[in-house]
Amino acid sequence: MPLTEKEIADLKEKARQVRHLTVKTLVWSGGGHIGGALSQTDILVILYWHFLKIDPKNPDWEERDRVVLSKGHGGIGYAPLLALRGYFDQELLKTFNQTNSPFGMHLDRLKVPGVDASTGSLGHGLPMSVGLALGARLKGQSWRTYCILGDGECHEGSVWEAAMAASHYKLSNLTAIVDRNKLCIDGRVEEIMALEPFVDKWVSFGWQALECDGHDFVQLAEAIEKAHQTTDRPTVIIAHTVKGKGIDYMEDQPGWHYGGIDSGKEKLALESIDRMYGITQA
Ligand SMILES: Cc1ncc(C[n+]2csc(CCOP(=O)(O)OP(=O)(O)O)c2C)c(N)n1
Repeated sequence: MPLTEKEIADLKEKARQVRHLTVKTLVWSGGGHIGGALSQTDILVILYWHFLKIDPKNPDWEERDRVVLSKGHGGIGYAPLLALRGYFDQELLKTFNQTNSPFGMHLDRLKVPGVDASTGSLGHGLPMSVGLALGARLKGQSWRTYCILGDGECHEGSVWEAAMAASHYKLSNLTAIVDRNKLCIDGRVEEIMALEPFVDKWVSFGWQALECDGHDFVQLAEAIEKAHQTTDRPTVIIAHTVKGKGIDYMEDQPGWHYGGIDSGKEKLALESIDRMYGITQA
């Protein structure tokens, strides 16, 4: 079913709130992987506020859909989203990445409610997701697994071993979404090691491969629904995004993979995000 105008407006407002709280968490933590945290936002928002079968008050519910943030450095954007979705009090984020905090820079599933897999070492999330999806099938359960990968992360060989296994087992209950922001830690993905032709690679590994604008909720919803309708193979959605999306001085800048901001830059960041959503300061 296509998204209604009201649903689109509500999702945009959630994404604005997630981006704001991500910026605040960055200030509280003193630094973090802000660029990739902002490129992944809309992908996670549509999952958490439109598609996922979850119960934030019962995070260990057996039948819940699973999410594996394989690009685990995106935790500084994922934790604020989980707080806003009702998994825990957002006040806790003030301790992000500090001593004795439940939140390390990479989220720990044993410490943060709502996190299904501890990630951070790139290349492990898709293998874990294959295990989860296979486990659901073996138990005869209907929940789905969603795995969010970075495009730079797709340089890891283990991603492709897992891709091969997923198609071998015809894991149609597994959807991978690649945050294709075209940047990795220190430069442009295509210059460091080219992924293109990226769609063809996934198809040759036996996946259904779709492409969309990863900041457009209508396109994301269409792709995820197509994944749900496919019953004989896993689906990958290559979601084209912009690293640092929403903050004008960070967008598509390799230098903002990781960084910190002071209160002056925080104000500029929050204003820039609001401008993107058509809100201008008085
Ligand atoms: C196995 C491993 N090697 C290196 C790193 C260090 N590292 C953290 S983020 C990153 C770049 C990842 O790029 P990409 O997947 O494109 O992430 P995004 O641009 O979305 O932040 C690297 C190399 C890591 N976390 N794990």
